[in-house]
Amino acid sequence: MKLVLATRNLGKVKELTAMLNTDRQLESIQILSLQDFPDAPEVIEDRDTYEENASKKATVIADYTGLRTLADDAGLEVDALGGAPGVHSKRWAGDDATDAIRVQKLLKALEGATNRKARFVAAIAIAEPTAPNSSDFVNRVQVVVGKCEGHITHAPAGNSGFGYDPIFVPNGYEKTFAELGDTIKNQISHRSEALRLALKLLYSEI
Ligand code: ITT
Repeated sequence: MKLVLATRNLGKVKELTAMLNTDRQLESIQILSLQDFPDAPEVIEDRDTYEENASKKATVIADYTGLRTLADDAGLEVDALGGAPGVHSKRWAGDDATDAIRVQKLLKALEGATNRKARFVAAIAIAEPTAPNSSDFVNRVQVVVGKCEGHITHAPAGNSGFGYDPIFVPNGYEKTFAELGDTIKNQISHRSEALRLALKLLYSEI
């Protein structure tokens, strides 16, 4: 069976591939990504929830490739900012912002804040391509959500991971995701929780 990862974020491709490859039941699954489909359409993340954005990415790419597709939509929710940047985490600091710019903007917004509680949220959707002549949209995509609670540091630390990882310390640890490294992040992250739930769905259908 083939499974397409519908993301252009190379950090996510790395994490999802590593987690899928440690799952022995998946030996028979060939993992593809959008690098294998360079002309795949750009999917605009214009929905109000992670679940809807993940479902949109998965269904558009499943129809384009004709293959079962997994998409992930994630964000960081900061309590002192009323849950921002949240579902808008990607464009919160502007369309062309880099990870470093996003991190600096968040630290600035939290200057002086004593409540630094935050959580990562990830929705993972798995979609089947539409059968010819079918109008069945609802039943061909399934979506699950994972969360990871923690807090925001006062300065970036660490080089691993991507995005907001250098300023996020998960509960139970004293280092950022970027310091803890991929192996630990992939055991406890929002994405790993969502992926475990998504794989249960996948296995129940294989
Ligand atoms: P897609 O191609 O999969 O859409 P993306 O980079 O647009 O990739 P998202 O919209 O899901 O990804 O995520 C928005 C931003 O949230 C992303 O650019 C990161 O800055 C941040 N983010 C998401 N997951 C993260 C993680 O595990 N660690 C750190 N930051 C993360």
